[in-house]
Amino acid sequence: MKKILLSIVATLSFLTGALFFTSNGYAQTTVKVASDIAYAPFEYQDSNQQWAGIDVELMKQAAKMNGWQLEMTFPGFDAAINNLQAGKVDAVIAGMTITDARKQIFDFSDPYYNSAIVIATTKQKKIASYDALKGKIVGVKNGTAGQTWLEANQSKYGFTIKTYKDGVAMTSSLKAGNVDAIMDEYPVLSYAITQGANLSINIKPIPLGSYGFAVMKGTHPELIAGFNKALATMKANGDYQKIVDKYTKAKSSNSNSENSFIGILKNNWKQFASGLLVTLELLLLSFILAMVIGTFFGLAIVSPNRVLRTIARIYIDFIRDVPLLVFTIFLFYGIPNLLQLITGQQSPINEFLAGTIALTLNASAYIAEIIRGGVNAVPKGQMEASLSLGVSYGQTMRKVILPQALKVSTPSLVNQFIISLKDTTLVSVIGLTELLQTGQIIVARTYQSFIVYGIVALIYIIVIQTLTILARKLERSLK
Ligand code: ASN
Repeated sequence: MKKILLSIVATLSFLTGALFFTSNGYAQTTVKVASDIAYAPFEYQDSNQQWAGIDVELMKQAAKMNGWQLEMTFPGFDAAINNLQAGKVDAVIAGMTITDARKQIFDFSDPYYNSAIVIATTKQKKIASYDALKGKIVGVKNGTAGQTWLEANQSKYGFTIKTYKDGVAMTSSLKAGNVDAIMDEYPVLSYAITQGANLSINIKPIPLGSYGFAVMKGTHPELIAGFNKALATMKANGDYQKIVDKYTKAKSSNSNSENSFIGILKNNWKQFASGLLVTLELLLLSFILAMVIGTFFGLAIVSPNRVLRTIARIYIDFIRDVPLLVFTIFLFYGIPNLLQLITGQQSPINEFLAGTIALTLNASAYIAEIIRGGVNAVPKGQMEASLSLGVSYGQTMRKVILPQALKVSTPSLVNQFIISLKDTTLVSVIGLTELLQTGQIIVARTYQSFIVYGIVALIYIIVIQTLTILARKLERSLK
């Protein structure tokens, strides 16, 4: 028991240490910038798995000119804004429209690209006026200027709004017929059309403003000044125009080789492999920690000590009451926000750490229940006999009961391991590039949702089937 307690304390202090390290552990000159995930021609992953686009190149050039060490992340527009507000990044560049409402919250650079929002449909379902949207469902990305416009004009035109977390989810939904139309920025939709997406624009765009590089209001004036200076230089020396032309005049980059199962697999196997690696790392680390914590609470709940039993019950019930997805989002966005309120300092927590903590705590509650069941399955007489021989409770538990309980619990533990593996997909919401998020990034470039998600599912099937076969073998050998 003492050892288990010690390892829990060690684990928790490691996690807390890591949390504080990630909050303060970067050098001054590093500039963290978040961006959208699927927003070509401004940001997207090209077929060499490199992040490319107008925003990416402008940002890289600006960083170079200012001597900043640039760290760019691409979690999606809504998540990028959340990350900025939670202090996880210093700035956002994501084709972000400068609006009056946003100016209350953010400081913007000089405008760098003129844009307008517009409605698109598939080629089969043309919509030629805003009045024709009556009774229709319009998809839009959460947190965007387009969403604000739709909400303000919903009652006027009589459509329903459906929101999505990124452009991939939105266009896939249009393709599948779940929405009749989508709203996004004109340059983005027209670029997608040149890349062969089944989209059609038959309506006049609405200008809302230009794009700007943004920081939280009152923070980082040096970044805004540095960006503005670099932008002015790039406009003067022609670099700006070169970057814009490179992306807006580009021919289809979606090579034919990426239209088939084999082609997608051949071009992206490295990316799938590294996504799978992150998934497995997350799974193994969180499951080992969950076994330690779960065993502790499982033993606590069968212990003769009432206080221990009550604490364990509260812990298990509390963890099981909160959905894992909510828990993950709460940890990643909620806790740093709370720390910021208390300490007045930005205290971001890294995605992998947040994902690991969420998965660990979640699995630990179920493991505790499994261990409890295992201990209860061992005949009571064994404990009584051992105690009457003068062996202590702790020793009996460790040497006699627990080994048998673990044996009885093995099938359920294996089952929990597989559930935990599948649960890792949930942490893709915070932008952790595990296997599912990897698939989403590839779909963002190729628009091949059927093939890419098919491959992702296939990888899970292979991994889980392998585990199941191994588990059956293990069970048989235990018998
Ligand atoms: N143009 C969007 C906005 O300003 C941002 C985006 O979708 N990346 O709200």
